[in-house]
Amino acid sequence: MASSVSDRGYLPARARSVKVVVLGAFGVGKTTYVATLSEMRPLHTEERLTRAGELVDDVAVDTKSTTTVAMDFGRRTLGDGDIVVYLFGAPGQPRFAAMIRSLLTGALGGLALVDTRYIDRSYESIDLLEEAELPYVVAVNTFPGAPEYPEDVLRDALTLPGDRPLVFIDARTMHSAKRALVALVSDILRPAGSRAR
Ligand SMILES: Nc1nc2c(ncn2[C@@H]2O[C@H](COP(=O)(O)OP(=O)(O)OP(=O)(O)O)[C@@H](O)[C@H]2O)c(=O)[nH]1
Ligand SMILES: [Mg+2]
Repeated sequence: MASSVSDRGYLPARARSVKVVVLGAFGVGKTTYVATLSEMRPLHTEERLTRAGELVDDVAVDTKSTTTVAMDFGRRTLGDGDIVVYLFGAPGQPRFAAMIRSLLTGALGGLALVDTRYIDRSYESIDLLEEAELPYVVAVNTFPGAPEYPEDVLRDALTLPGDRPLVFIDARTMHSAKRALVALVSDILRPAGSRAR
């Protein structure tokens, strides 16, 4: 955990910096999540989706016009300014796995977004977080018409370890998005002995 060296007055010098990666399958709401939470104008790297990509990508081009090709970046201060979370939104398409791994370098935790219409597409993100041995929280982003499952069914389907929090959010709503971030940061800051990883 690094101490912020900000001396420009807009972040308290005592603030602790926490790097968090938001990951999940294509179109699950990662860019939306970072944009909702960021208190600065977020950085996005959106490019237009084209039909050419349908040959290699398992994505529903009709539902979205752009996709993240590198990362999203935003910042959210928590508490009384004691904790500054740097949010890195990952790209969603499997061919960007190397980019996601590099975003995980130096991260203190991950937030895995899940869409219950495509649960099987979440495995890769959770595997990457397990591989990186990072604390993480799974956040089910609720879309209209998406199937609703009880928590234990979802945990089973995701083979989620019992110590990993599972929350339900709407990535477009500050209050809801923040709840997931607080759950993750609380877990990250928990004394090492009381956490399983
Ligand atoms: N109903 C609903 N729609 C959402 C929610 N979050 C995102 N969306 C919509 O879903 C679409 C996809 O959102 P993005 O934030 O671009 O998804 P992404 O995961 O960043 O997508 P990629 O970067 O392409 O993988 C957008 O049209 C959002 O408005 C949510 O919580 N509820
Ligand atoms: Mg995106």
